[in-house]
Amino acid sequence: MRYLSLLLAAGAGLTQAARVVYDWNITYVNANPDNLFERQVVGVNGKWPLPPIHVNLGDTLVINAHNSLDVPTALHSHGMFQNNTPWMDGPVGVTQCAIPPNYNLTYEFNITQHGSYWIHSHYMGQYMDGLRGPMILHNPNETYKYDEDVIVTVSDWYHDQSKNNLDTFLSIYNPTGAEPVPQSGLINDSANTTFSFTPGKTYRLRFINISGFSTFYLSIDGHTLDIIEVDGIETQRTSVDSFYLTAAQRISVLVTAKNNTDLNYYMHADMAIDMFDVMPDDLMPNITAPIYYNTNHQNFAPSQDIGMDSPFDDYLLVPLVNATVPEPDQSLNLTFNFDVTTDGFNRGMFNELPYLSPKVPTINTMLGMGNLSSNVDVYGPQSMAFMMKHLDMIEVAVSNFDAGNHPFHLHGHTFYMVGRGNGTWTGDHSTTEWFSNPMSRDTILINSETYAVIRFRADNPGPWFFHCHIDWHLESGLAATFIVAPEVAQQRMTLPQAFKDVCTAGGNPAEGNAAGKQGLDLSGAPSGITLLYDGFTAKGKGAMAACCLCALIGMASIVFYALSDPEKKARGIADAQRGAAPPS
Ligand SMILES: *[C@@H]1O[C@H](CO)[C@@H](O)[C@H](O)[C@H]1NC(C)=O
Ligand SMILES: *[C@@H]1O[C@H](CO)[C@@H](O)[C@H](O)[C@H]1NC(C)=O
Ligand SMILES: *[C@@H]1O[C@H](CO)[C@@H](O)[C@H](O)[C@H]1NC(C)=O
Ligand SMILES: *[C@@H]1O[C@H](CO)[C@@H](O)[C@H](O)[C@H]1NC(C)=O
Ligand SMILES: *[C@@H]1O[C@H](CO)[C@@H](O)[C@H](O)[C@H]1NC(C)=O
Ligand SMILES: *[C@@H]1O[C@H](CO)[C@@H](O)[C@H](O)[C@H]1NC(C)=O
Ligand SMILES: *[C@@H]1O[C@H](CO)[C@@H](O)[C@H](O)[C@H]1NC(C)=O
Ligand SMILES: *[C@@H]1O[C@H](CO)[C@@H](O)[C@H](O)[C@H]1NC(C)=O
Ligand SMILES: *[C@@H]1O[C@H](CO)[C@@H](O)[C@H](O)[C@H]1NC(C)=O
Ligand SMILES: *[C@@H]1O[C@H](CO)[C@@H](O)[C@H](O)[C@H]1NC(C)=O
Ligand SMILES: *[C@@H]1O[C@H](CO)[C@@H](O)[C@H](O)[C@H]1NC(C)=O
Ligand SMILES: *[C@@H]1O[C@H](CO)[C@@H](O)[C@H](O)[C@H]1NC(C)=O
Ligand SMILES: [Cu+2]
Repeated sequence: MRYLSLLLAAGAGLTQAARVVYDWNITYVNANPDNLFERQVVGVNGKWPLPPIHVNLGDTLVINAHNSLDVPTALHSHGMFQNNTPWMDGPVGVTQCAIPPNYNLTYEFNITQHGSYWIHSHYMGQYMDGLRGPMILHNPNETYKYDEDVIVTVSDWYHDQSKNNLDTFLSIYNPTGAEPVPQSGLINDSANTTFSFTPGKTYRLRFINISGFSTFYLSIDGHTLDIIEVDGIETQRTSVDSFYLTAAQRISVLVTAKNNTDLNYYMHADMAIDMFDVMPDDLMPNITAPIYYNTNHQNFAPSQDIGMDSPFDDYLLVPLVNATVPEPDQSLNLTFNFDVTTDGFNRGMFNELPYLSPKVPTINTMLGMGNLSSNVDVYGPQSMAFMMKHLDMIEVAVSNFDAGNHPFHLHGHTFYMVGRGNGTWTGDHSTTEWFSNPMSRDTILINSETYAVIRFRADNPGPWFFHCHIDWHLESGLAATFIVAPEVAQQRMTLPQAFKDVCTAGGNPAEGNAAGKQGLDLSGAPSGITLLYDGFTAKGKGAMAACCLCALIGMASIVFYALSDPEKKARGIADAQRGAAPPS
């Protein structure tokens, strides 16, 4: 339900800021979007797909969330800066406690951006159960002109509940960290989506990737796509034939319809199957949706789909407003990899230590511990907390030691994509490819065995999550927390009582350090899940751990596969034999 209370600007009679209110009763619903399997999904007000959120730049958005599930939840408005309202950001453990069943929490914040965004659960793997949908921030004065505004979400779809998938993924029986592979791909949350184009019209298609795992390559036969927006950042109009979107990325394109209705055309969304450790026989990785000029005939233009051969490169896009990026005041070196840890699970981690959620949300600690909030230790031994000084230009170099590609999202900011290179970031600028007028966005793909150098201004006091947006990898530990200017946050803000109450209601401590204690006593804070072996190289360790575990649990693993899915028995064995195959 959506209602508006319009505030009329005094005298002028112009509609200025509105308060846009959505009442969201988060409920279970049954759905069968791929026509293959009906399952329980998480919807809103008894409906799924979720109603899209529409709001204008300058408005105040209010979401009254009521949790009617039997498990906790939390809502993250992806890409919002949340300047001065960091507790409205949504990730459980960072900016709030989870909303327990039968409990309400209101998210309210000012809309200071425009473009294509989305809202999703930030509790466990819940968004892959359906609690995710488009959030469009309209600019009343759009830069580019078009006739129609069309949302196109693309996503992967699992038949099993995320909880079960997560239990299979984070398990001693999965030492190689093979991710659950989706059963389907969906365009606009359905296998039946069709579009219609009217000759001569110009469409803005807002592609929003609400996937948990897969990257998609998108194209429309016979049509040029003019990119105008990337993650809410406007670009110079750039024509491409195809582009990719990783989980959480968005791209708007302008498409001018043909002059005649002789042919209809397919939109293609091809999954990047190189991410999957196992390619199920029944997965259709290339999905299409027809674009009808004329529904009275079925004459389709021939396919021009080149899928993963797309030459698209988002670093080469040019921002609409030129960017001059200063040299950094502070630098951070992050590397990431996957490895077996002391709990026997294969986990993702930055700098060889997996993220473990603190007992008290980082924001509660930040705003509640006075001068101690400037001591990075209070956030916990495995919150992967990094302190950042107010208004510094921060440079983060992220090196991917893994054989897979991973999309990283920074909360509360967009960042400039200033550089990239092959191998590991050593600080040697001469071997790095630099961009003098770089694009910025909020989610970046970092390819296997390469690094990305990003920069952002630490102008938004609060704790901001930086993590892989492949939900499986986030849950396994591939995350860090950027602690921006705690002393400034304390001067400017007070944590609303509701964000303490939601902790108490769920039986969690609402204040103190990462252990829920005062001072620097961190005993009991989540910790101790670390790398299994020392003294080997990172790769050697992974191989070693995986081999040992495979030998020990090989039989159990095969039996497990056989029990969970007889058809996958053979592949289970093959996987076990592959031993140290890297994840994704
Ligand atoms: C929320 O939805 C559930 C399930 O449909 C329903 O039982 C409940 O009454 C609703 N609650 C509110 C407050 O609307
Ligand atoms: C909780 O939310 C539901 C649904 O929006 C509403 O009917 C109910 O009054 C709210 N309860 C409280 C205590 O605010
Ligand atoms: C949101 O905007 C309103 C109206 O401009 C202002 O009064 C309020 O302080 C703003 N809230 C925040 C959290 O910035
Ligand atoms: C709309 O935006 C253009 C530039 O993008 C600007 O020149 C113009 O003043 C804006 N109009 C209004 C009403 O804000
Ligand atoms: C999609 O179309 C099929 C038949 O082609 C139909 O059985 C199914 O109910 C439709 N699904 C939805 C979600 O409309
Ligand atoms: C896709 O879904 C969005 C809502 O999420 C809706 O606004 C749009 O009209 C849908 N498009 C098509 C072609 O079904
Ligand atoms: C969405 O992102 C996932 C994960 O990066 C990716 O595998 C998938 O191909 C993307 N889908 C689209 C349509 O861009
Ligand atoms: C439409 O037709 C006109 C005249 O033939 C031509 O100039 C124009 O390029 C055509 N537009 C498109 C999108 O094909
Ligand atoms: C998906 O499309 C790509 C590009 O056309 C093609 O190379 C690939 O073989 C297709 N995959 C399947 C399973 O059809
Ligand atoms: C923006 O940068 C481009 C080169 O990247 C240059 O051609 C253009 O003149 C610049 N525009 C402005 C407004 O500075
Ligand atoms: C990284 O390797 C690729 C492929 O070999 C090459 O095209 C690219 O130029 C290299 N990048 C840098 C910065 O050396
Ligand atoms: C970043 O860390 C990696 C791994 O420890 C190291 O190889 C590299 O030299 C470091 N780079 C800088 C610039 O410190
Ligand atoms: Cu990842």
